[in-house]
Amino acid sequence: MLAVGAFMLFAAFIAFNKVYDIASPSTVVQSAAWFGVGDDKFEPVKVQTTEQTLSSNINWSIAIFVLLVVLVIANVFDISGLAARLSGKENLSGNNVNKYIMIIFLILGFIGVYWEFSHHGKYTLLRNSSSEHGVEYDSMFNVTLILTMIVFVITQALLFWFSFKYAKSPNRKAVYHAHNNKLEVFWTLIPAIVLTFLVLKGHQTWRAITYNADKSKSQNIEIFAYQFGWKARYAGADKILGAADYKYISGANPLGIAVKSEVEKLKLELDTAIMNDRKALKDLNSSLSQLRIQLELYKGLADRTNVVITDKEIARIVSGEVKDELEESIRRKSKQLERMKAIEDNKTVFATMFNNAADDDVISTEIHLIENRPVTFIFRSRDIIHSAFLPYFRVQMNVVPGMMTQFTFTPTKSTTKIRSEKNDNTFDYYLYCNKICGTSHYNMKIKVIIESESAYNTWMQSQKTAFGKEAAPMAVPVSLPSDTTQMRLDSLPVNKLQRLTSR
Ligand SMILES: [Cu+2]
Repeated sequence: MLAVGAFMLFAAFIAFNKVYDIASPSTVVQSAAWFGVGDDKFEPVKVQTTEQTLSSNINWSIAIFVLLVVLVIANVFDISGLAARLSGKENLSGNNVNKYIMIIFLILGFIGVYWEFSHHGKYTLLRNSSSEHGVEYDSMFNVTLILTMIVFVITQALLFWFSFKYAKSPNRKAVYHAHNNKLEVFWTLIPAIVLTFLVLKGHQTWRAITYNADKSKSQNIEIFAYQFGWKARYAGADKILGAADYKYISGANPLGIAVKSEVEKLKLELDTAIMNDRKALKDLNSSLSQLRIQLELYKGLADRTNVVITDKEIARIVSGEVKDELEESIRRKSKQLERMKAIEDNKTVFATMFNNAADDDVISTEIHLIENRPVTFIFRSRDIIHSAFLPYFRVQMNVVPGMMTQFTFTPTKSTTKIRSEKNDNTFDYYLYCNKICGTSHYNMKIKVIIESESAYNTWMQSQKTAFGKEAAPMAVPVSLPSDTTQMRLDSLPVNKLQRLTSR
């Protein structure tokens, strides 16, 4: 029976491997060229490596080895059972076998834990963070790990040792303990105290990282997420990050920033598009008769392609599909215009939004930061929830459409420094998306460069403003009173406006 079971398991394993080719999944790389100006170079990651082929071979060897072991054990029990029936006495007790398996399991388990930490510990044990708060974060992580490790070693050792020591024996009678108050108190209190300590320490660290961060001294940079990429927006010479709103998003203005000329252009575009849609709607009948005349002409040709296409278009008009599409398009565009007008009509909001602050903003496909200078990332999403993840800086924050999230931190290790530390001249920091958001989620990242102030200024000067208004500024916006010179999150008109005008 056991042998049959093991064989079926093995067959299922083979079938699973055939159906889900784990080693070489096919990936669809979606182009993001429609968004921005095709500056996101998507390089598909190499999926299959020699290392993976090797590991898949090792997996096969393990599967076959386990199958053989199960078969051997099954046979041993079969033979011993038959011998016991013939001789009338038991010579191989399942209890005895099990208690030794417990000890073997304990030893192999601990060897496994040791191997895991010595081989992959560098990925899990945190040290050498590249940000100021990261040091505290790492120490908390390591304290938690050490505490849970002590508990893990003691409980696992006792569990398997007791199974061995107190295995069923004919010379001993089991004692039945229903309840023991002292024990209950002991094993409730100890974990409670340890967990309280960990939670309080965690809260304290979180407070130190988020509440106490001095935002007035930090530079505000907007990090904009979309399927599938990131854009960074820097304040221009005026050192003020201009307002933005999803209503102003267009092909030319992908972040929807409040630039008067762009908004006027968009209004004109929408008006023209609505006019064209209305005209197409009115001309639907004449289009239909024209298509029918064309169809007759195409029918005389040897090539059938045009006949098929025209036939389909006629069917779409006759069924009312085209009419519905046009009406929906008009409705959507009118709504957008209506919402834009609602902002215009509210004079105070309009004046706060269109104060020319956005005109000289710089939109970049790389994030450049100055070493040892605090920075506040203000996150905005165009479509769905993303998550900004900067592992080396111990930063992660959800990016949620319809609201702004933020994180203040101080990078302490330049790209040059970490390269020499890692002895890798090609290493780069990245901000990754850490929320599965679609087909190209795996490749949704933006390079982060930590550099000296002078290198930063050189880079900033080489940047063009979003709509080419002026040359880019020497922008080191720090140590400035926040209420007058920087975009303040809590007083941003955008959120209020969205509530006002979106229905
Ligand atoms: Cu994403």
